[in-house]
Amino acid sequence: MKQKIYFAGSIRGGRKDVTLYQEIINYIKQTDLVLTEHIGNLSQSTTMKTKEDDIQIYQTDMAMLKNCDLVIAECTNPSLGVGYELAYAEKIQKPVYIFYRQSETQLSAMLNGNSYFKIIPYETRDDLFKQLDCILKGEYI
Ligand code: 6IA
Repeated sequence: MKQKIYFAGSIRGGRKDVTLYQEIINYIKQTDLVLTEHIGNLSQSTTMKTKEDDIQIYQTDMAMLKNCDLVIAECTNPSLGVGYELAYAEKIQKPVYIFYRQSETQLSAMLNGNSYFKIIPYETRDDLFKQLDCILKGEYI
């Protein structure tokens, strides 16, 4: 049975890694289900939303988070929304794997210092996809 993955990545925090998000989503989709494909959407506008749109986004995302089997986040680009999602995922006890490029950012101590989260520093895409493979196969230690 396919695992339901909640992939989290920066939207209003900045879209510099959107191509990478799309690659991660496509990689996961080879074997499993990504609930949050919009994170890798290259064309959709990230701003110009009304309060009502944001309420809808929040409610939909929280429902998907409650429904997922595990959370995978790419946190090189800091994002308030991703930070919120990760704390919520911990609260409801979903497994959480956090990727970030160590040479580009110092991960927040609120994530790095929390032993609940599985933190995966990486540098190359090869490193990232190798670790991702282990996670999806349930072989990550
Ligand atoms: O604070 P941020 O915007 O960087 O927060 C990003 C995180 O919040 C992502 O992991 C998403 O799960 C969630 N999120 C924030 N904005 C949206 C959104 N906007 N749609 C869905 N989830 C969101 C609509 C535009 C977008 C599809 C490009």
